[in-house]
Amino acid sequence: MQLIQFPRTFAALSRAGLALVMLAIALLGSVRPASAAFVSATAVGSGVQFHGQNGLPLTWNIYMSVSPIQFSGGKPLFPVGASIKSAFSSGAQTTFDPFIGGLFPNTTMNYIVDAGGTFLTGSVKTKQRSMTVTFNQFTISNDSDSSGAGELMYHFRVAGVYHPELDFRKDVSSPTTFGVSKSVVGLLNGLPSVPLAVEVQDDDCTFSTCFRPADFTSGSDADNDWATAKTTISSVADQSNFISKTVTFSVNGAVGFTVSALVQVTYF
Ligand SMILES: [Ca+2]
Ligand SMILES: [Ca+2]
Ligand SMILES: [Ca+2]
Repeated sequence: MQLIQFPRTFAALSRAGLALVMLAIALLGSVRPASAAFVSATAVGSGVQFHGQNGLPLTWNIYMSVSPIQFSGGKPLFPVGASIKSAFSSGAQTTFDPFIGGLFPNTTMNYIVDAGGTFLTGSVKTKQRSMTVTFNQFTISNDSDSSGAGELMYHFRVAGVYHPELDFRKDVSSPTTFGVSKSVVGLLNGLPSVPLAVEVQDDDCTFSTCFRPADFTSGSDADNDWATAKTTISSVADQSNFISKTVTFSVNGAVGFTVSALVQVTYF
């Protein structure tokens, strides 16, 4: 009888042991999400799309920098003085999906995610950027000549570079709106925000033609009136890989005008 009973007791003990192990696994399972926050970082457009997820609500703080990550007492941080972009959740939440845009293209960014006190680190390289800028419309509001049309010359600077091949002459009496098509094609990478400048100058020489060299300033003298309109193409909101937008900017100086440009951007 004992020979039969013993295996029965052993089987009961085994079942009890198995139940304990399963309970332990179940407990582990319920605890695990709190300490296993998941974070992904994907380059898109002008920045990085983060996706944070956790079984229980957490507060999320995300920091990005080109600076290297340092460690202080096991805690990751960026060096003092580092240029840091950041995103913070407004409270405790199970997911956090910020887009941090307006970053330098083609640049490796390091990130630190503080997920409720658990730190995750990594790096992601931003997309390359190709940009085409097409100046497409002028409105001359002040041709600077009280009688007749201004003798107007137009100059263009994109990303800090003067493009003399786009210069053109068109004499108009204000107010006049006209279309043009002057493009700078396939600008690769560069600054997150791209500056534009357009100068329009009027020739006031009586017996000759005398335009100034383009210098993208504004002013007036005996021979010329001139003015420069400036703007900056921001990439902060470029959250997809194909962007098309129009920028319009003005100046009201010795010459007054408004110019528009179509900006087409591909991130790849
Ligand atoms: Ca004039
Ligand atoms: Ca006039
Ligand atoms: Ca003139």
